[in-house]
Amino acid sequence: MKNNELNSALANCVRFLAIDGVERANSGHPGMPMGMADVATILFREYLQFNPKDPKWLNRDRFVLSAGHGSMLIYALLYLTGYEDITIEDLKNFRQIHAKCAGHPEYGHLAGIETTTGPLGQGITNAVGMALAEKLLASRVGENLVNHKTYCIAGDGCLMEGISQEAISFAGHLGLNNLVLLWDNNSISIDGKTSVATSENMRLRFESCNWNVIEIDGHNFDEIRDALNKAQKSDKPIMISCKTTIGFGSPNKAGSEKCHGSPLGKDEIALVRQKLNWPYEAFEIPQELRNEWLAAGTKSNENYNKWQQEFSKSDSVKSEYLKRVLNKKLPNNFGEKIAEFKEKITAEKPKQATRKSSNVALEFLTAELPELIGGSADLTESVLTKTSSTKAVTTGNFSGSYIHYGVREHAMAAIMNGLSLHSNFIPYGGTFAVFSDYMKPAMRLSALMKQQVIYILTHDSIGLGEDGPTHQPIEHLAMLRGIPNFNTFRPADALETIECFEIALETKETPSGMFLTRQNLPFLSSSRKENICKFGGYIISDAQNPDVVIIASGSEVATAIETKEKLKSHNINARIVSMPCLDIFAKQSDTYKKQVLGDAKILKVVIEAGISQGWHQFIGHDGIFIGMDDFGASGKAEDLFKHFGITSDAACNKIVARIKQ
Ligand SMILES: Cc1ncc(C[n+]2csc(CCOP(=O)(O)OP(=O)(O)O)c2C)c(N)n1
Repeated sequence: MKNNELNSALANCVRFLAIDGVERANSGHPGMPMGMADVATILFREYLQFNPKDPKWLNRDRFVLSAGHGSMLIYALLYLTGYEDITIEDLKNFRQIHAKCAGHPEYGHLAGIETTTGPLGQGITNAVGMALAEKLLASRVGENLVNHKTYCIAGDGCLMEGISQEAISFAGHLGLNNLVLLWDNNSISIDGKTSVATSENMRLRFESCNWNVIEIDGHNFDEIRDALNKAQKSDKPIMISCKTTIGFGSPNKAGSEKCHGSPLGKDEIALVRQKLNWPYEAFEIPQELRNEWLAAGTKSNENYNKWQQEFSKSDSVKSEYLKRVLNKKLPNNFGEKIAEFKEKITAEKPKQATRKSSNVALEFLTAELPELIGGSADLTESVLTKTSSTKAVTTGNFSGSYIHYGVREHAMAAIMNGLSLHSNFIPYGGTFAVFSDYMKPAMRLSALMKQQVIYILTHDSIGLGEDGPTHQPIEHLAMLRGIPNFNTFRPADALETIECFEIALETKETPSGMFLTRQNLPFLSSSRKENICKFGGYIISDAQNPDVVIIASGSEVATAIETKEKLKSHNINARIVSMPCLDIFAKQSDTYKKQVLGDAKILKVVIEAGISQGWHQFIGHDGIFIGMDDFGASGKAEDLFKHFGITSDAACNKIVARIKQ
């Protein structure tokens, strides 16, 4: 077979596995894999560096299918190139419950999947994070060990999503020339031609963001190869616009939305088989073609072996760093160091905003843990994420560890996922808590993909004051507590803050959100060796035979303690529970919960400057919730707490009224 003929046949292997997989599942998206099979074939056969026998090889090229609905493309490629984790049976089980081949590729279920990219626009932004991670890691351990590319296939949908603009702009600004974006430019999405909704000039869009752009026919192997060759030496991130036909090969459905998201149907499939000269049964790949594909899976072996030799020669500091971080371990002496730090905080008893406590904690942590990569979305001075040991990353210099993400929260969160996925950097990024709304889709994916990303969310309540209700988070604690596998922390003072960071650093498969105050807070913690926040909630101030248990988080713990004092003059004994992490407390044993909250008969009260959602599981229907049920207002913090009745006087009055009624 001539080379191009062979490439066509190999691309048809991908096409028909996609067609057959979707048909058998009776659900899925055949059009995109059929359209991009030619590009993917050249990429995987001739360029992409990977080793199916060692899918986690550090220096593999990363491949992100941002158009994740076309998942059969990646499943077919992983199968064909010899990943042992996937069999033909897995392809036949596409979209069935517990199948490795999920509807959209899910991270952590199948070797070779680099990220979960169901929500359009996330994948391309994760890819930017991975390309950035590659640069950061290369500058730390050397380009002899880390020198690969990140390839990403994105569709029209990804490029219509706003997050993609943030990602493109950021990647162009930093000059990430290791990033190759393959745009599946088929001009079709679900509603039909993309011209119903978009008409921008993509070349100008990307060029204005400092990218190189090449436009090719995505079905012409020579053009694809030529473009990928140029991409190897690009001085900027590069976008290859691949003009393709969605559903390529389907006589009646190619070029139309009819093949975007539904099976082609038996009759049409028979016609595609005829048209593409594919006489084989469903899921049948002729051995000769399979062998070619398996050979593509071994083409990086020489580079892989060289890399292993290089790694074995690398200096011990670098290889120790890699071994430790790739195994998600903290340094051996970290326990002692943090214990010393906590002792110091306990002795100093600082009265400060928890955003400041977070800054002090980060000052210590960033000096100890080079895997921490900080940053903020243009709020560094407010969220206090910069520390003296974190130099800014700049265009062309990636030795620093602080990222100026610009005013791009959505991308910041998804880039942090990419940083984490690439090689276990632990990213932390800050913005105002209220703008967690802008990051929510990526925060949810951090949790779904089990990535250790730390979100620094300051200005956590009406306590931020004059900026007013647009800036005052009300429902955000509840929103983030609602995400499975996401720990939302709201520490009450400096010691709780470092304890919450310690948990975030030890919890390797769970992202964390740190809700932190703008306003100063008293120091409330007692001296302790044990990290008490790891229970999620604990008795911070007890009483004998309590009449009421008052639970609070963050700034309201001090209010609860004041309330306790005021209740004494009414002969009411109050126990105070600090609850820095409701998610973790909810997972404690019933015995522990009862020990902390007391039995069902005792009145329970929550004080938290947010909505009540989520608290009734602990306070029952008879409990009292003192918080917010409407948006905040603009004014001085003190006036706002009074106005909304979140004060010790208001709490005391309510409790007295209930107990004495
Ligand atoms: C954030 C988000 N919004 C909507 C969807 C639903 N959706 C899946 S594919 C798609 C159209 C994508 O069009 P395109 O990228 O051109 O893919 P193609 O039609 O070429 O397969 C939409 C709207 C989604 N997955 N993510």
